[in-house]
Amino acid sequence: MRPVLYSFRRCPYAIRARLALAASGLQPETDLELREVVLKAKPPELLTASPHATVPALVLSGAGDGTKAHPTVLTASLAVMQWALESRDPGGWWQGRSTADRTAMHALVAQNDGPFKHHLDRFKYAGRFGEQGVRDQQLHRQAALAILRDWNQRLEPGGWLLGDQPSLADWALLPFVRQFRLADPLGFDDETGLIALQTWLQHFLTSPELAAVMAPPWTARSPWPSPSWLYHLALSGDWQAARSADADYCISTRGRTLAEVGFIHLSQVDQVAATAGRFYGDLPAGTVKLLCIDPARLQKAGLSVRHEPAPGTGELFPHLYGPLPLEAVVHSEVWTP
Ligand SMILES: N[C@@H](CCC(=O)N[C@@H](CS)C(=O)NCC(=O)O)C(=O)O
Repeated sequence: MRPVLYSFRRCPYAIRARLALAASGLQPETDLELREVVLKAKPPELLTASPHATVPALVLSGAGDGTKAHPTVLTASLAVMQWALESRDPGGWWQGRSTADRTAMHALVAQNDGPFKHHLDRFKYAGRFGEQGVRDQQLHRQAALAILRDWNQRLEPGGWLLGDQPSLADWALLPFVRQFRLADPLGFDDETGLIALQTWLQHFLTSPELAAVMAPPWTARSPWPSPSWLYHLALSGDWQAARSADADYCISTRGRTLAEVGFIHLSQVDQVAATAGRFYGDLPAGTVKLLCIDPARLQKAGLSVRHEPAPGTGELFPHLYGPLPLEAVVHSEVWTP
């Protein structure tokens, strides 16, 4: 079984994990399975595999499919980085480093993940912390800048945090400094006294390493379609109408209502593409939505799903007997064949 990486494109913890996995020579598809997730709709497999349900999570056995009771799972990005670099580290980010260097790397990551992240969140997402949060936004920016000045001093002699070669610490911190800059790029670039740090970040932003892990196959355009969910293809207009009315969705299939048919047509994950081709293939791009449905929420709402043969082929399809509640749809996205 290949290891399974649960990841989210923009998450700085997931970026640092992908950087180390890629640096160690691993490739999605051949060496590991990448499962892009939406944090608002985490797949049940991630919830089962990881007690924290955060990304990144690297499932090393049991494949996160619920077939093994206790899969080995790395739930912290630093652990993923070390796991990757322990096996292969051509760039010397971790292997061959002295104990003192490793202690310094851990201290820097702790400073980043602790105080720097604390101030970064309160600067970048001040609105999430209420009225006081908005008032304190600049205080948090200044507190984060004080840490950045400390790192700037470390960078001055050799260009990297631990001398003249990049180490795990550089790659672990850079995605977070990138986020800090993204919150106010002009303010960051105008900041005086941070030349070494600005150069260090600029090098990262234009690096092939970052470009590689921000694009396929290290990220996916759509989230991983969990086999634990059920799926329904909807005309965008029909889905939008139900949402605007805040009402249950009552369309059975293209051009036919639940009242006419008696149930809503659903698909298992491996049936979606063929269903889309058969019934929606003639429609222009962007007009069909894929609804991802959590069967547990249907059950909670007292709704029953029966697996019944389709006329002609006999292939079993899930049929929902009743209207589809909006809250059972954990994620929706434009269907792209
Ligand atoms: N300590 C963890 C933190 C990972 C983390 O917090 N990731 C965020 C996304 S950037 C997450 O998954 N949050 C869970 C959620 O939003 O529900 C690590 O180093 O990997």
